[in-house]
Amino acid sequence: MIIIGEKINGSIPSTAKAIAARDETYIRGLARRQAECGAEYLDVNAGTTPEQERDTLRWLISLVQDEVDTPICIDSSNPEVILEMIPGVKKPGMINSVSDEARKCERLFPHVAKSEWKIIALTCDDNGIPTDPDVKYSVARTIIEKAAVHGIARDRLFVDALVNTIGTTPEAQISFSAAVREIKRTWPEVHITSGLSNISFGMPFRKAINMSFLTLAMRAGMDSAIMDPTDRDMLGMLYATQVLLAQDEDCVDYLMAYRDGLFGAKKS
Ligand code: THG
Repeated sequence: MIIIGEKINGSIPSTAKAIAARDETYIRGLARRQAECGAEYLDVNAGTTPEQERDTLRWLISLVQDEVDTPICIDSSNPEVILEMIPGVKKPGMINSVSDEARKCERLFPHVAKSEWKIIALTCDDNGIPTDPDVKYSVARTIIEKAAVHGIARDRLFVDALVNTIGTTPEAQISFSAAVREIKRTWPEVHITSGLSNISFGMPFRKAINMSFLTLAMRAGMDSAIMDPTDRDMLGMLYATQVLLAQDEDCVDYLMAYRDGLFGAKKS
């Protein structure tokens, strides 16, 4: 599993407070802890007003790459902001995200085609977020084909099949997994990612639902997640699921993560 650490996000109240106070120590701590817990990319989302987004992102990115070598996942719905951030990032990371709306692919793909940047592709278009797996699949196809036109290798794409909320879409997990299976069957090289918490919006004890979602989505072929890698219960579940899906030869990753204290009882 390719873990994208979610915690440097201005829509999280504690992170927003640190951003407002320009608290370097706090942000550096989030970067370091997530990297130590195995995040392969660190999502950076300003979560502020559009006017402040550029300044905030620049500040966050410079801090994160000064603290750790983990590549950055630039999280903005505005392709212009993403393009402005790229020159200030030391090494290629991820763009989060494109979709088939508002000519985002057309704007971003020419600039990253000849680079090593990975691209998160949301399965939505100008008609909104689909719940039907066939529609998720066909939006994924459109974006994958647009990427191919620019010579972007399929393994640079991370399709986010946009999980719906069980509160409003009872079959949210079923639809998500159906779309993931079909996408993986058609384009095995394409990665699949997703946030883990959208599924449980409005429910009590969200973590139980989020963990169960992670397990079922991994079974369907999801091989990446935007998540909190410092969440020990979630991480234990992730490593256990890899073992049970025979994705962890000789349980090496599970045993090493346990030995490193990433999950299980805290050693004093
Ligand atoms: N897809 C893509 N990008 C995304 C999302 C997605 N970016 C933003 C978001 N969704 C993923 N990031 C977060 C960040 C924080 C939280 C949820 C999603 C969050 N955090 C709480 C906190 O840290 O206090 C709770 C954490 C917890 O209990 O585990 O809610 O879907 N492409």
